[in-house]
This record gives sequence, C-alpha cells and structure tokens, in this order.
Amino acid sequence: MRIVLIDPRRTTTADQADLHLAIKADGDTALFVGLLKWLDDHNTLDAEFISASTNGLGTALEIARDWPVERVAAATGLSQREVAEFYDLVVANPRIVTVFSQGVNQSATGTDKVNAIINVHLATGRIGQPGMGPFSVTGQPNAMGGREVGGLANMLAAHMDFDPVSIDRVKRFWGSDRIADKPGLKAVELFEAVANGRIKALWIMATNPVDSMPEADKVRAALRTCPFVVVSDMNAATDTAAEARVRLPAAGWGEKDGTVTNSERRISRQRPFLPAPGEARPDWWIVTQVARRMGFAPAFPYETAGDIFAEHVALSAFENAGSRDFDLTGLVGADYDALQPVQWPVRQAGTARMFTDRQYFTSDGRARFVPVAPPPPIVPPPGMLVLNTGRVRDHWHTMTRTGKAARLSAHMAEPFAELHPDDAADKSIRHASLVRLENRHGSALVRALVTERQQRGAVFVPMHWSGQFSAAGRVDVLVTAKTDPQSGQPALKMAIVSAEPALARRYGFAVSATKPLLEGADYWAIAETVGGWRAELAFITEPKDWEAWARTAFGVAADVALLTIRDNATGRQSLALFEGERLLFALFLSPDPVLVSRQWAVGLLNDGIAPARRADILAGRPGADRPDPGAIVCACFGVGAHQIAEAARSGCHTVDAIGAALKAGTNCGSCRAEIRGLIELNRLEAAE
Ligand SMILES: Nc1nc2c(c(=O)[nH]1)N[C@H]1C(S)=C(S)[C@@H](COP(=O)(O)OP(=O)(O)OC[C@H]3O[C@@H](n4cnc5c(=O)[nH]c(N)nc54)[C@H](O)[C@@H]3O)O[C@H]1N2
Ligand SMILES: Nc1nc2c(c(=O)[nH]1)N[C@H]1C(S)=C(S)[C@@H](COP(=O)(O)OP(=O)(O)OC[C@H]3O[C@@H](n4cnc5c(=O)[nH]c(N)nc54)[C@H](O)[C@@H]3O)O[C@H]1N2
Ligand SMILES: [Mo]
Repeated sequence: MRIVLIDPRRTTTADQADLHLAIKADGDTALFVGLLKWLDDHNTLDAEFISASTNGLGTALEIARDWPVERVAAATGLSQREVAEFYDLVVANPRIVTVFSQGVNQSATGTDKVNAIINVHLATGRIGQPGMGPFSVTGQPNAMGGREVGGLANMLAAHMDFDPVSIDRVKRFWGSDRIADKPGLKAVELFEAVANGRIKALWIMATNPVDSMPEADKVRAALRTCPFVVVSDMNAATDTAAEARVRLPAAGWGEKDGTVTNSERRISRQRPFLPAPGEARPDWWIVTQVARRMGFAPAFPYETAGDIFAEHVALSAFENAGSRDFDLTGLVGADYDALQPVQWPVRQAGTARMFTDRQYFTSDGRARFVPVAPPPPIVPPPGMLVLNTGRVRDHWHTMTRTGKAARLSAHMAEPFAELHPDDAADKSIRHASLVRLENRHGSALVRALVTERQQRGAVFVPMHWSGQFSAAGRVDVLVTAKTDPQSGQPALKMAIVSAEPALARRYGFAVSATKPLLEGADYWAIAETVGGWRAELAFITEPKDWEAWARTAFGVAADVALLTIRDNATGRQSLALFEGERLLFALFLSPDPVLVSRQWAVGLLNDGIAPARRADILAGRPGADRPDPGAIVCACFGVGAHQIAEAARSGCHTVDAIGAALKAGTNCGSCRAEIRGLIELNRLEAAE
C-alpha cells in the first residue's frame, strides 16, 4: 500500500507517507478538480459506469478543463512535479481510498472539497468495490450514531430530511399531530440566536461549546445573557458548566447501556463496566423524566435503553422497503441484549459494502456529479498568518477526559503554536518563549514551538486547551464563525491572526502536590502528573512579593515558613515547602524560560527527600542518581526523549531495538514515528 498525505503541516502521519503534499489551506478543491482533468486527459475515466450509473459529469468536467497542472500548482502552493506525481499515482492505482476528515470538512468550502473528491471516484467508477471509495472518517466515537437518530438540526431521525413526504411519514409513525416541519438552527446560528435574545432557554448536553465553538468568547457572552441555561455533563467543572443555571449530572459511556455506530456503519452494543457515581443518570433517562413532567408522558414511555432502540429500529423500517439507506428492518423484534455488531443497512442481514449494485439513493437511482469550482486562494494581509487548528496525539477535545490522565498530559503539557522558523525569525519569536496570537475576535497566549514541520505563513494551535487548564489557551476565541453555505459547518481550521512575542518579565515552573490556583499569572498552564500537578507560568507584570504570591497559589498559611533561595547574579529564585520527606510544592522563577528538567521535578512529588537534598532541589539540580529522562515520548511506558536518544547513540538503530531496550513504542505504537525521528537525529550526531 502507498500513502499520500495531503496536509499543510508535516504531521507524524507524514513519516509513514510515501508522498506528502504540503498543500495551502483550502487548496483541496483545486487539487481534486485538476485531478479530474488529468484523469480525463489520461483516459482513466470509466465511460461505461458514467453512462450507466451517473448524471451530470459534463458541467463538472467543463470546469475541470480550466485546471491544468500549472494552475493547480499555483493554487495549492505545490510544485508541478508534486502534483503530477500524485496524479500519476491515481492513474496507476485503481484501488484507491480517499480518507478524509476535518482538514477537508471544517472549511467554508468543505462541501465543495467533498464533492470534488466524490466526483473523481464517480468518474473513475472507483466506488462500491473492494479497496476503493471516498471514505469520510467521522471523528467522535459515535458521530455516526448521532446522525442516525437525527442529532443534527437539519435532519429528522433515521436519515430522513425535512421534505414533505418524510415529515408526513414521521408524523404518522409517531401518531403526533405536531412535528417540526423545517430545519432548526445549526450550531453557529444557534449561538447567534442566543446572543440576540431569540433563544431564551438552552439545554446543552455532552458538549463544551465555550471551548469548541468558533468566536468562543461570544459564545460565552451569549450564555451569560441567556435567561435559562441547563448543562448536562459528567464533569462539574467545565468552561460551559460554569455558565449554567442548572447542572445535571450525566452518566459517562462506561457507566451506561446503549449502542454506538462507528465509521463503517457498524452498530455495536455497549455495556456499562462501572456503576454511575452519585446521582448521575444516563442522558436518555434525564430527557425522559423532563418530558414526562412537561406533560408528554404517553410519548415517553421508555424504561430502558432497549425500549428506545426498538422504536429507532421501527422508524428506520417504517415504509422503507429498500427506499432509504438507513434501514434496520432485520432488527425488528431482535433481542437487544443478544445484539451482535452489525453493519447497516440490515435487511435480512447486515451489509458489509454499499453501492455494489451501482444503485444510489436518488430518484432515478443514478449518482450525481456536483460541479464545483475552486475558491480564490486565501491571502492574509502582510505580516498576518493563517491559523490552522486541530488535535494532538494524547489529548481529546476539551481535555475533560485526557486532562485527568497524568500519563497523557506528560507528552504535551501546555498549549502551543507551531511556527515556521522564518516566520518566527521575522517576528523575533524565540523557540519556547511565549507568543500572543490576536485578531478582532480575541487573543491567546501560548508557547512558541518553532518547527520546519510548519509551512511559512501559517501557524497551528491545538484545539484542546480550555480555561480549566490554561490562562489563555482557548484557540476558538480566534476562529471566525464563518460557515460552509451548504452544511453550516464552521471553518474551524481557518482564521487570520497576528503573532507577536509576549515579553514576560519572569518565567516560572512549579510542581505541587495539590492543585494550585494560578489566576494571578498572565500565563499559566497546568497538567496533572503522578502525585500532583505541574504548572508553567509567565508574568508580564510581576507581583511585588513572591512569597505572598506563592502562599496564595499553593495555599500555604502565613505562619508556615517557606524555603527560598535567590541568585542575584542570574535573578533566578526558588521557593519550596517540605513536610518531612515530602515535597508539597516547588516554584522555580527566572528572567528567562526556566531550564529545570520537568520530568525530574515532577518525579520529586513521589520521592522521599532527605533534608540534605533540599538545597539541590531549590537549585533545580538533578542528582547523579536521577538522570533526566527528557520530555515524555512514549506515554504508555513513560519513556523520555533523552533516554531514547541515549539508547540510539549506544547502538539501538531501529524502532524495534529501542522497544526491546526500553519498551518504548511497544504498546499502542503511536509514538513510533517520533522514536524514528530521534534515532535519525542521534545516529547522525553519533556519526559526526
Ligand atoms: N488524539 C485524538 N484523536 C481524536 C480526537 C481528539 O481530540 N484527540 N478527536 C476525534 C474527532 S471528534 C475527530 S473529528 C477526528 C479529527 O481527525 P483529523 O481530522 O485527522 O484531525 P485534525 O487534527 O482536526 O485535522 C487534521 C489535519 O487537517 C489539516 N488541515 C488543516 N487545514 C487543511 C486544509 O485546508 N486541507 C487539508 N488537506 N488539510 C488541512 C491539519 O493540519 C490537521 O493536521 O479525530 C478524532 N480522534
Ligand atoms: N478550532 C477548532 N475547534 C474545534 C475543532 C477543531 O479541530 N478546531 N474540532 C471540532 C470537533 S471535530 C469536535 S468533535 C468538537 C468537540 O467539542 P466538544 O464536543 O464541545 O468537546 P468535548 O470535550 O468532547 O465535550 C464533551 C463534553 O461532554 C461531556 N460528556 C462526555 N460524555 C458525556 C455523556 O455521556 N453525557 C453527557 N451529558 N456529557 C458527557 C464531557 O465531560 C465534556 O464536557 O470540537 C470542534 N471544535
Ligand atoms: Mo469531531
């Protein structure tokens, strides 16, 4: 198998790819429209399939004919050679799967990008057969399931739209004289309606929009003006729950019964493996109770998750007879507790592959080409950068889960911005210093990570950091609430920002046995570690009295003496508190970024520390018996970059050899590309 990665950044996926196309933001439509022309020019179109099973190629091809490789290269920022190499691979390999996710979807031209991709598959007949097809990978573990039950404002349940026939059908199925007869507000519109007072009551369930929606500060402000906000969550402390009038404790996935559907349309039963804590209840139960008290008891007779699933199955089967793709007819009357994983549509049995009969869910059964034209390129004003956002390996969304796992936080412990070295130099931003990103929507303060993996003119910030874990790491305060005109999906990968160095007068790093309160610092980011917390700090204006500041931050009473040392030559200063052999907190301050080894300092929280060692600890000096493992690379086994580098220098020259020596990379394997990079680097150093 060959892998082509299309991503503006050289991500760790690039390390596995045969070809990486570092495309300009939103260049995808041009790339795939140009591909359609190339395929036509190289006689790769499937004329028989096109004439028997599709409609509308003409217009799509007409547009594509204006997109020769030179023009594609100009629009995508790629070289003509790279574009041609990719196109040749597509010509030569009929078995091709185009896997796409949010770099395609979360764009003001997302639907165009998807249609450009599907057009290529339709034109070559590469769909509905083994090893080929466009493949949209949904992100959330049950994103697919959410759509099936109508969890989007623009659809009814069971994949039915708001067309008159479907509206009438669902109405009859439910025996209801009233039903919503048009799409509701999509996410971005919804918060606009809250802001302008059209919506006065809002129930937010299982999502954290104060962090994850574009123009996030406006979302927060909107919630503050909304007369009635209810939040159902499994965490009491989230940035959204903080704005709620009523908080309802929800059971989490491992505490409840249900089904989930994954990206291959496979529905699986999920059973609880933990009891629900306290008063927590499944969301369906909470909704049912509220509905009953609102007077809808006859319509909400459910006692179990199985009751609801049976109704879901029945609706999918209602007047279906093969006319609608979402069809669970085969599960009517099925024993919920004995349900085996199955791929829909389920008529007699499940369906492993759709469209093998070359029939599509349109009125004439033919697939439709949707003509799309590439958008004009995105050109930020001089000095400004294109902001891109997304995920890191070890965090999940707004960190309500992964923020609690010390091991996962060890990989990336603070919010950061990836910048190209030339942009960083232009703007006098040093690696590991702080950078302020700003535009008319808001501002963020994050650590600068200067790297060749980033392209010039762009900056990447992870989506994960919330106000629970950082002072100003919420990237969505910067993202413009611009949406795709068809889908309403916000362009979450896109904003124009300025980037300036933030000159801190003092930097700090702290470890603490208890969660510190860092509100007084201009920059702070905290992460859980084994035995406590670690925190990165920076002060643009300094507190007058460091001891007083530390007492508030680490909750130390006025009559308890702190240990402090100060080096007048360097301006470095440390404060700490011990209780017997136990370190309660240590705070290292410096006019420059603090150089203390993070892994060493974090380890102190679990060490017994003899009084004689206290001075070394205040000085930030690891003893010879405790070599610094470096930043954690393998989160599964807690193996650091220095350890891997050392092993590489002493002869472990393959990822497997490192695994045999240190166990690193032998469990989940997601750090293997990073390990490979460290081996390369350190072999070279050893050779020099
Ligand atoms: N560790 C971890 N895994 C997760 C999640 C998580 O939070 N953490 N979340 C899950 C969820 S819900 C989702 S939706 C998926 C998302 O999975 P992905 O979509 O794979 O992840 P992202 O990091 O959001 O974005 C992917 C890439 O799109 C690139 N990109 C940005 N703009 C463009 C563009 O214009 N064109 C192209 N071609 N690429 C562009 C970005 O540089 C980024 O590397 O991940 C799922 N898996
Ligand atoms: N800039 C930018 N913004 C993005 C993205 C991006 O790439 N860039 N990605 C977007 C994408 S793809 C996604 S999926 C979203 C994710 O954004 P959100 O969905 O807002 O983020 P989560 O952290 O998953 O929030 C889920 C919340 O539900 C709670 N929860 C978990 N399980 C349950 C449950 O069973 N019941 C209830 N009631 N609560 C529960 C969690 O504690 C958490 O507070 O972010 C989007 N926003
Ligand atoms: Mo997602």
